[in-house]
Amino acid sequence: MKKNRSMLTVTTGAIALAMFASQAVQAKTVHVKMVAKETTVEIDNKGTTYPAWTFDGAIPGKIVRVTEGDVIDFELVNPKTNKESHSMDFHAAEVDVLGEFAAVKPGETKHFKFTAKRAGVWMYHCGASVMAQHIARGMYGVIIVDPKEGYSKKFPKPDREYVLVQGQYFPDADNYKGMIANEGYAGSLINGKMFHYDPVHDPDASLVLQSKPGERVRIYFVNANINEPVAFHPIAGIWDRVFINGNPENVLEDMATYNVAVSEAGAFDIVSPADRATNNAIVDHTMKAALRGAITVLMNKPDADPAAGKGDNLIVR
Ligand SMILES: [Cu+2]
Repeated sequence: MKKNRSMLTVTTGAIALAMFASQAVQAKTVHVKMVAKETTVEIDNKGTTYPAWTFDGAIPGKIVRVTEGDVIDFELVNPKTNKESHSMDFHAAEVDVLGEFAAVKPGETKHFKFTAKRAGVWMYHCGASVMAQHIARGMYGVIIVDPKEGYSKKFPKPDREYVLVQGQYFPDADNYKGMIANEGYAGSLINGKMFHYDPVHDPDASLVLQSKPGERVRIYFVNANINEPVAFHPIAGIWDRVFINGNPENVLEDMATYNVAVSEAGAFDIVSPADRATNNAIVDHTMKAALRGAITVLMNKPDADPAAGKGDNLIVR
């Protein structure tokens, strides 16, 4: 009897340990550190410079990619050499705007954790005052929360993945009142540069997105404009799937154009014809934005770079 009871205890303990171990494997903690950098960046292909405010010196900041259920252990460093306070607002987080998202003064560091409970594609940005100016000057990026169920018929595995983040360019960097009034809106930045991936309209452009004919290309798109929605359209193509907010449950099929609100993000799938080489121009079909720089060429060709749009190459720099 005594022996049986102790065996039962051992067995129950083993089951509890096994359950704990499987949870520990599934939900991981991801450490993410960013440094607010007030620095000069190039905002076009010919090297025009701009006094940006950034996460880690680049527009957009680095991609944060986790799986649904993961804990993000985040640290924001605001070096004492900066002039401004900065902050972090992850749209994937459900926390306290006056707590986790509060501004960090120069010379200080902020640390917080949150669980990415909902799958999707989400903007992140600085929310320090004046927020319009902090976003327009470049403090934004994307966090991708992959669904814990993985891929399915409804949410097929893509052959290539790219991130495109669109922002508004205001050359008068100190004029935040103008920015809020949409005055001086001179350019549309795609991943930090006007006509970044458009050698058709900009002879100085040298980069494009690439895939092989017939591949499924998934574009994670973020509208980081401060005032303007984006009419997101693949010229000479059709969105095979649009996953609103990047959630596999929010799926639309066979879409020409999807209107992306300010601060909205989503996943957009395009599958090119398999029997020939083609090109798409992925645009903000709002002409004032397209002609200010929001045009991206996707080349679908048999000799596409095998590394493009794979692994850590989601942002073409
Ligand atoms: Cu900031």
